[in-house]
Amino acid sequence: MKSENKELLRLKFREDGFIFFPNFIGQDELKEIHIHLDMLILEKVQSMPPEHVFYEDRNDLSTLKQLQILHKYDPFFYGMMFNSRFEELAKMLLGDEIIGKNMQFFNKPPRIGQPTPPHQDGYYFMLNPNEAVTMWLGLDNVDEENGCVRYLKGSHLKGMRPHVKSNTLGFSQGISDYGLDDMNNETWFTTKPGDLLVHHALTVHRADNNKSNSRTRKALGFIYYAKKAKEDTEAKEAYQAKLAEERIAQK
Ligand SMILES: O=C(O)CCC(=O)C(=O)O
Repeated sequence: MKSENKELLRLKFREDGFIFFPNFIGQDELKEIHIHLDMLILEKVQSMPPEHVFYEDRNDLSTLKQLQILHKYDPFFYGMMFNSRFEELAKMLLGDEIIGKNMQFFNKPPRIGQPTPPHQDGYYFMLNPNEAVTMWLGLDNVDEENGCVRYLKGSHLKGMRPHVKSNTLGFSQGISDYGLDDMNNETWFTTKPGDLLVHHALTVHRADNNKSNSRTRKALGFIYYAKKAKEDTEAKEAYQAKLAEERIAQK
């Protein structure tokens, strides 16, 4: 990509807080992703610790909702996350060296896939400055029926909104004052397999539940922090410990 084009994309991203790349990956790579995901689910999920596997209903393994740190479980996913086009893009949009933090699988099973509450990823990341990107790679056709991602344009420039406990596993905090005005100002994307969305750590976003009877809604997430962003490790560990305690209390 020419350097003037990169600069334009970066400016657009810095202005809106999100950016859309249709057809970021092709059919062959998509097929490989599905093969590796199926293998992971078949062979490793049962032995993963509870903080890496979430189900809509933990008594029903067919309701798998989220997987964490895919790159630590399969070298194929490591190769997608590091020294890859995704990493290059993160560097370009953040204008810094980056630290790859997490690669996730998101699933909203038909009928039971829950909404993703409105939130800012930076609330969970606890960074100073809050400079990071999340990439969302669609693996299915996703639209209003099965829960497309919705953003508030420019919200990353307005600071952190108040968050409260959300009762949604995997997205434990949601914005407490998200209202009609916000809903009326959302920008949403209908996406095809291989399309990529990227948002800033402070961009407000959410997604509806999967209302369809038969359509799956699968995606991969990549999280990269800017090198200059420093983690408040104490606060983060305390938060993780609290989540683990809550998980145990729910058993
Ligand atoms: O897939 C989703 O519904 C949520 C994705 C999301 O919130 C994120 O990647 O930060």
